[in-house]
Amino acid sequence: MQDSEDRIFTTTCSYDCGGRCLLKVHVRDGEITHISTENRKGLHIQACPKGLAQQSVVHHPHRLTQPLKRSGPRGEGKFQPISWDEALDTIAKKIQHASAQFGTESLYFITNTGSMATLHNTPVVTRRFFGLLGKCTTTWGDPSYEGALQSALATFGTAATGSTRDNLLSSKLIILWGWNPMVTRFGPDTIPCLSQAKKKGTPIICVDPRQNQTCRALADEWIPIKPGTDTALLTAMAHVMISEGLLDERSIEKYTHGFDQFRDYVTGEVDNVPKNPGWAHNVCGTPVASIVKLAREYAANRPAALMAGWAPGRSAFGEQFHRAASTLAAITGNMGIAGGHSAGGPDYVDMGSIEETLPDPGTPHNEVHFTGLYDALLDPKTKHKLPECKLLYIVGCNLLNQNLNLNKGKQALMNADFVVTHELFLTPTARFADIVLPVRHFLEREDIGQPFIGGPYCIHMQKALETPPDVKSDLEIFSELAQRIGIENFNNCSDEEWLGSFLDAESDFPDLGTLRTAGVHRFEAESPQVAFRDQIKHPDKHPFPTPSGKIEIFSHRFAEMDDPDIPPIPTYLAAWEGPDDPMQQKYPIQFISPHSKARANSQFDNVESIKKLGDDRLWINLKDAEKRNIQDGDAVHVFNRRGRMRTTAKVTHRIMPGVASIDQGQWYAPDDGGIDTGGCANMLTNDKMSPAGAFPSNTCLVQIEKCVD
Ligand SMILES: Nc1nc2c(c(=O)[nH]1)N[C@H]1C(S)=C(S)[C@@H](COP(=O)(O)OP(=O)(O)OC[C@H]3O[C@@H](n4cnc5c(=O)[nH]c(N)nc54)[C@H](O)[C@@H]3O)O[C@H]1N2
Ligand SMILES: Nc1nc2c(c(=O)[nH]1)N[C@H]1C(S)=C(S)[C@@H](COP(=O)(O)OP(=O)(O)OC[C@H]3O[C@@H](n4cnc5c(=O)[nH]c(N)nc54)[C@H](O)[C@@H]3O)O[C@H]1N2
Ligand SMILES: [Mo]
Repeated sequence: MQDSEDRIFTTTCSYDCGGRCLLKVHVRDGEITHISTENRKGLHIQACPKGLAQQSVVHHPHRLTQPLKRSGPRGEGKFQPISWDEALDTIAKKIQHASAQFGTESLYFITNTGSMATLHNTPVVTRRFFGLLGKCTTTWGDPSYEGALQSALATFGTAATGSTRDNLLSSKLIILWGWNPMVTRFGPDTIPCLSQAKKKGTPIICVDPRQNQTCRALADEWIPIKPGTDTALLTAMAHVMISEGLLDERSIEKYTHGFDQFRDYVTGEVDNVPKNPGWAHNVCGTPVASIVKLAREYAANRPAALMAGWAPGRSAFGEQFHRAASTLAAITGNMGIAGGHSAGGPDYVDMGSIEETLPDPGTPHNEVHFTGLYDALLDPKTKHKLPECKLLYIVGCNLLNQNLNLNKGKQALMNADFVVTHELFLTPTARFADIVLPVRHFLEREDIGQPFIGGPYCIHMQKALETPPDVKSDLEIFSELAQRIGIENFNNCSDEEWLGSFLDAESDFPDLGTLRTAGVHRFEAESPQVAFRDQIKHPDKHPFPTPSGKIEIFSHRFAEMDDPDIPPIPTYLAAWEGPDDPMQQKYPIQFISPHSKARANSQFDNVESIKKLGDDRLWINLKDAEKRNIQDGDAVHVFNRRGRMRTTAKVTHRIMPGVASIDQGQWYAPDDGGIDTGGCANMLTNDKMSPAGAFPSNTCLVQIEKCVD
């Protein structure tokens, strides 16, 4: 039957993007005609161009529609279609054989946030399956914000450090510290709130090695800083405040623990090195006058929101950055009040999230840090005391492209016994698989979408399209594997039954029928929701969930680790491959890789209509370009001892001298000599874990040359 007019379905993307916006999908005769969004007053959940272009993803000619089996050398990308029975029988046999012969610990599963919906959630579904098999081997360490998370747990005892965005409307000053929400989506209400604050006259300052898009559009001032030196700048701000008597003594006394040790570090009492603005200038490259002014302004304008992004913490010793930023917020009295901000943490907003989802069997697995995975695959016994990997199972992750040190990753994948992945596309990672199973796109399944750091709404994800005949969801794939292996209780419910039960278990949510009719559910909540309001208002009744019950400037959690690289007070530690590394002589440029406007991590890099919305060139400062005779638009090589890429230069004043950047997530595309021509940042990055677990993708030294060929 033909549709005479469009049918409109409500949904939201389930990617690892901070958006979670409203999509209205117009479908006629089984094909999307277009996608629209809402434009209403109040809380905006307005979609970005990536969401509005999802028809080019779901209907993409390269979309995988059949199970594939490798038919050439690994990595070459040659595959032949096989039946689901053959694919699933082969995998089930591998699992059974490896478990019987080498133990379930020889099964390595890697899962990341390809899908973050409530039911069809790649980590949740995958963990459930492998948890039911037994003790396996997997990774720990969130590549997004592990530094922020470890800092928040140490400082506040919780990851719920976030406030709703309307909090910014009460701020007298907003500092965007390594945060670019006009590009990297963090909730659809973020930019409307920042713009409104700006209209009201609230000053906005950006601290970033780049004059990023948000800085350009909204900021009054750009304070440049060398990557990975943020802790030094924050410490020097504390120095100014201490010497000029600008601190909030009452807050320090009432709410914090261990300020004295921090002060002794800052003033140089401990090591004879006063961490004054002159010292910080030498480390950070930031002018002394800017440091002093920033310190005075932050101390004088209460409430001020120091928005400490995750990117400065995605670095060597990144956890120290978040610790220092939160300390500064605490000692200036900016904690727990409207318009202030906790300045450091994953920024989960403690409201309205569905907690009860697909049950996790809770089986303890062997865990290797995400950055240590390739070493574990190459040499499991020496470095990690792990059994050899007999099956590498990857779900919702473009591992090779997105984990650090791609060339080592290639070797690791080449060595793997057998590799399986579930994918929408033949990604650089899928090319290294032995079997690739095609999965459904979010428009082909029913679910519930929730903002990725929490927030006052959720969206019903209607199934807008029929699934291609030979495509299954991750949940269906694992259900069928479970049956073959003889696991009976993996999945005894339909999607509808699961979703209904998740909602029924939560008192503040409507039931599935009501949510289906409403499409969007918005919570009635106190506005703004401010992290730690109770702890600040009634400290006796609401202690912080830390050992001391206070904000721990001196962290007992870190102290117990007894590791000089994880000091108990926030401390600037000079990074490997930072501005002081002797390696600078050979590789003098600090290389960072921000997220792209035109992708969700690596997704849509293969979708031309979306890719062209981004800027995938290498940003290099005019001075560095001149020294190398590089002009805007020239082909350049970027390299270090780990790898080499060929890309195009954008010569600009908008990045500091000594720093270069390229947007992460571009797909690895090697030429015959192994040089990447795709612009994949992880060709160059170092797979070394930051001591407390931060994923140091922004810590990397490179050299840049003009291409002569
Ligand atoms: N150099 C550098 N590297 C980085 C970063 C950086 O800033 N710089 N950022 C890091 C960060 S913050 C992150 S979060 C990681 C992200 O790393 P990844 O999680 O690997 O990122 P994605 O590119 O989103 O890959 C998700 C994959 O899942 C697939 N997918 C989508 N939906 C589904 C589904 O329903 N089921 C299945 N099975 N697959 C699905 C997509 O096609 C895609 O290939 O990258 C990290 N890597
Ligand atoms: N459009 C879009 N939105 C996204 C994503 C996406 O891929 N695309 N990814 C989502 C995910 S998975 C995540 S984790 C978040 C990531 O969100 P963020 O981590 O906030 O994003 P980035 O773009 O990596 O970095 C933000 C800014 O930090 C700066 N920066 C980098 N290193 C340093 C440093 O050492 N010091 C300082 N001061 N600044 C630095 C960069 O120049 C950039 O302007 O975004 C989410 N939202
Ligand atoms: Mo992320």
